[in-house]
Amino acid sequence: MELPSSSLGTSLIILAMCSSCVSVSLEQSSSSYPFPDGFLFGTASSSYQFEGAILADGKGLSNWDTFTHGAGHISDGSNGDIAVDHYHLYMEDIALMENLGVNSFRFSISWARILPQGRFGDVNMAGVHHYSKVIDALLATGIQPFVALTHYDVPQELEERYGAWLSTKILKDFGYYADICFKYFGNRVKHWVTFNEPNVMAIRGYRSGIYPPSRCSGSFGNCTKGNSVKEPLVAAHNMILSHAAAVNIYRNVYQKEQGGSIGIIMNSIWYEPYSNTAEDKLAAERAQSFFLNWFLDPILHGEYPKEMRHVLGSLLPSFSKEDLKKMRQGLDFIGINQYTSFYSKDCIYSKCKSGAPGVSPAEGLALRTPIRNGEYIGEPTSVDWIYVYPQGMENTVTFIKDRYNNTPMFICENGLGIVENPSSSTIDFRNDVKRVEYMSTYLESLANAIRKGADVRGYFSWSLLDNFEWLDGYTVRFGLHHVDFATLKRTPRLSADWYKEFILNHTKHACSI
Ligand code: GBH
Repeated sequence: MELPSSSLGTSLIILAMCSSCVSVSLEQSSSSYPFPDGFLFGTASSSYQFEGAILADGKGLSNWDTFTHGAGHISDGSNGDIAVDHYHLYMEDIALMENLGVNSFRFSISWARILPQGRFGDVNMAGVHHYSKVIDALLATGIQPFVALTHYDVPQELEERYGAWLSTKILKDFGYYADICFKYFGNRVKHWVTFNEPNVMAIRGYRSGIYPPSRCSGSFGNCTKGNSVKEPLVAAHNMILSHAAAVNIYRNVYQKEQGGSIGIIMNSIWYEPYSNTAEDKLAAERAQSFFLNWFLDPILHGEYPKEMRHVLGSLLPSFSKEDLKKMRQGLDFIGINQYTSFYSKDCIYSKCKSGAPGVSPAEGLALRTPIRNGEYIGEPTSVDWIYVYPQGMENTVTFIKDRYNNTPMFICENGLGIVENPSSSTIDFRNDVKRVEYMSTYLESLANAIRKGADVRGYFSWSLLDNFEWLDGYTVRFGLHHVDFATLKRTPRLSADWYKEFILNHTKHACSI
């Protein structure tokens, strides 16, 4: 099998040099090895998508357990009850990682496994013990745990008691939960993440209502309850304050002794202006403010982005003096999930079709479209929201670098989904050439951002394994390893071999003896 050629694809030759211990001159290494010392190369996962073991060892139900068991939400009628059974098979999965040569693993803790009833019940020590074992096994293999406290899932109990993110009561629960995690795991976990993609949680849970708790209104979606204009803003506000609560606990009680860092992970979309007009350029900035800066500006600059303040006015919740004081602790790093890009077209000065993505004031009055004059921004893929636009990686990283003073960044997810083809043979499912091309071009683009000075400290491929892909159930596969969902057998794909080689060739100390 021919690997795609790119400047990063010359890996085989360099690999040969390394294995015979030919030293590489410093000059050469600094241009061809842009990834700094200690760079984390890893794969990513999340509790609901990977673990299964829905009721094992005292776990409580999460909002996603409840949601997937409601009829009609998931395209193939499936759920994460078993998922890829990572809860039981984690040793096997760590062996796969060891073989890949990654030095980090991104996973999330299931809140309902640690606190089945939030702060209204006991700590489930069996759940604590489980994650403790996973962390120890990773470290014993030389793999750093990179741990998120939430990846969309919250205990269902909190949803039922007070509406989870819609209530300020969640701040206390989130802080309580974070404290427990720092206390039990913080001696070994050096990278903490408060939230994975709170922007997606707020939009999909409360505007379109396609994720739990299925809340939306009017033409935004098809829900029985909710308010698509106000609730995403309220939920996001409480997530920002919850982030601050956890960061404060970490800073005040644990960080000095444990010596780790804490950040947040945002989903990112790169928005290119639809045209060169000033209006469309402003539209692209507005789209970014309503998606990314929505969270990062308050956390790092203490206020919502000006575009949101202008368009939303008094709809936007405000931060009290007390809140701002707590928020001053900011974060240590920004996590970025980068997959796709869109065009953004102005809807303030020109008329846009109502109901199209992005056009309502609540979304920023900027039409989001992948097509311009009949041409896609990047190659369409079998996944309807992923267009292959590698330049979006460099642009996103550079944008965040400039706006947030080059805060350390990690690419926490990047990868390509491939829609299940039931007729594909064993050979086919291993041959994910498209994924290799996707990864190599996006990594090349990331390398460019680093060469130009961006402080990026890690890259995590989504994902180690095929897994439960939310609304798409098991029909969209993102794994470097194929999973047979009937037998749970894992098989490395071409992309696993390619990533392994890439890591070897781009890790400086691989050659230093
Ligand atoms: C990530 O989500 C998730 O963190 C991960 O769990 C998931 O498996 C992975 O990517 C692959 O999908 O409709 O306004 O939210 C990314 C999911 C879906 C987020 C498309 C952005 C479009 C914008 N993305 N979505 S919006």
